Amino acid sequence: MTKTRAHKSTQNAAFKSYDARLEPIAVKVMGGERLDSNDGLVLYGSTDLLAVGWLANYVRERLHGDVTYFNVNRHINPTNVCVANCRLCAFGRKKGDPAGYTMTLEEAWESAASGYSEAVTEFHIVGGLHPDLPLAYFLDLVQGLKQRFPMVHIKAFTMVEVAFLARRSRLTIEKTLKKLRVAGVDSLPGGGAEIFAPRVRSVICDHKIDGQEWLDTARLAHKMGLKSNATMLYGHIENDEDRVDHLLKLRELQDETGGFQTFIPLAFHPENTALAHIPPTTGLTDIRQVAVSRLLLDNFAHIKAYWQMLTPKIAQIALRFGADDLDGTVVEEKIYHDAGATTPQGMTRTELCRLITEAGRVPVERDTLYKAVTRNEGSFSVAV
Ligand code: V47
Repeated sequence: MTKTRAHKSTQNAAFKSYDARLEPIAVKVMGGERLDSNDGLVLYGSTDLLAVGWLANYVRERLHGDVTYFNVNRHINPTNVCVANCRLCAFGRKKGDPAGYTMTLEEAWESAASGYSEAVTEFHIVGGLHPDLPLAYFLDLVQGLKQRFPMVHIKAFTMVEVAFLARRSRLTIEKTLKKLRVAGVDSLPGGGAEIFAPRVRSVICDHKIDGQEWLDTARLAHKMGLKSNATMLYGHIENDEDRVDHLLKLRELQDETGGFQTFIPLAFHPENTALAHIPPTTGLTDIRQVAVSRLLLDNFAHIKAYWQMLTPKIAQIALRFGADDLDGTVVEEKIYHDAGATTPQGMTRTELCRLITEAGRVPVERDTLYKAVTRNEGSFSVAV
């Protein structure tokens, strides 16, 4: 790429940076050209974070203008009992630990209805890898929720949970996914991806399925018509190469299936984990991660700044650095709060709208599949 061409292509859009290495990347971004792994490393390494953010915002506005999505959801974590013992996790408990819990089905159904006065459009269900709970428990849980709340989308069970349930039930992953779908699972959350690089995975979550299995499970889900999200856990022992590798593997699978809806970068919270000596991420690292994700994942429609994990203040700033979604009302959050998060447990629609509006954006309530939701006196309808 010649310097002249770079100058020509970016001058109208007012891109400026003191980091000359960003100039050819800006040309690609504005020309709608795909970035490569070297570009990813430059974006992670550049000290001109405002220029990186400017580019991410350019893409975000090209895709969504000012629209910023949120949803009215409720998290349900049916159990924290887990065989995996991941070093990254403060939530899981060994069987027999007095701090372990497992909800009865009635308790799980009750918790679905509690704590929030507006009708939720999504249940987000994830939990530990329980050594004894049979697949039937999870099928009944989902079926019971669908009977009680037929209008609510069920986004349940990470690729890691699906693979674990399959192994425990001696079923293929495909059969397990089919059973879950018949019971009422509508889509899958993005958790458990962590970082695909085996060197890192073997330290932070050595008992989980490996990165390839996570991707294979997602591929199967997508091919069956189940959408999913994708995540990346950053801010522990990974390096920039690992992050770029993770993002490009997700991009490759998305090229193949188109089944990912949104990407959620998750900042590692070290408190109460076996990696508590690692300092938490800083605001600038969080913001940069959002921006680089937006720029590398050119085939993902949405980048979520999950306010529970980033804090509402950083999530709000992220809306100008590539993110177009804040996630939802959540109501009750355990995974980050067990790891020292100081954010509130939940937020109201009004609070989410205020964060978005004050960032100069336009709030749009969405359902899980990004259809606009209209509310009228306690009930809601979804655009077709
Ligand atoms: O997979 C666990 C992460 C994930 C810690 O799909 C930790 O819409 C930081 O995936 N510090 C679960 N992170 C949460 C998740 C998620 C959240 C919100 C929305 C969606 C979605 C998905 O939380 C785990 C793991 O990567 N995690 N422990 C910790 N100490």
